[in-house]
Amino acid sequence: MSKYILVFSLVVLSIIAVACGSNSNNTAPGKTIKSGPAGNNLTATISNADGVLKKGQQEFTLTFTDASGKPVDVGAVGLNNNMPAMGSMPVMNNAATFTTTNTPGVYRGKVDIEMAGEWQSQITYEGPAGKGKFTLPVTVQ
Ligand SMILES: [Cu+2]
Repeated sequence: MSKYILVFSLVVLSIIAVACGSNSNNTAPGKTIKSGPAGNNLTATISNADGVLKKGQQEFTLTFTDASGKPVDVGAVGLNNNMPAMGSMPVMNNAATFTTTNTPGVYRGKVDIEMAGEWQSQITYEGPAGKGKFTLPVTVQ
C-alpha cells in the first residue's frame, strides 16, 4: 500500500516539476539577449531569434513578465539605446519603435543600431502595471 502512495507521489512531483520548468522564463519568444528587473515586481526580457543584437536594422521582442513568468500588459513602452561619448566619439542614441502583439505584455521592437559595442537600453513604460524606468546593459555585435 505505502509503495503505491510513494510511486503516486513521485509521479505527481515530477509533473509539477515539468509544469514549473516549462513556465519559468520561457515566455519571451526566441532566445534571451538580456533580462532584468523592471520595477513593480516585473521582469523585462529582450529577445530575438539569434539571442544577439547586431549592428544595423533589426527586430526584437521586449517581454514583461510577473514573478510566475506570465506576460503582463504594461501599456506604452519606450526603449532608447544609449552609448556615452568616448574620446572623439559623441554620445549615441538609437531609439526603438514598438508595436503590440496578440499577447499583452509582449512587444515587437524595431531598431537601427549604428555601431557594435556596449550599449545601455533605457526602457520606460506607463500603463495598467504602473510607471517604470530602468536600464539593461546590452552587447551589440
Ligand atoms: Cu558609440
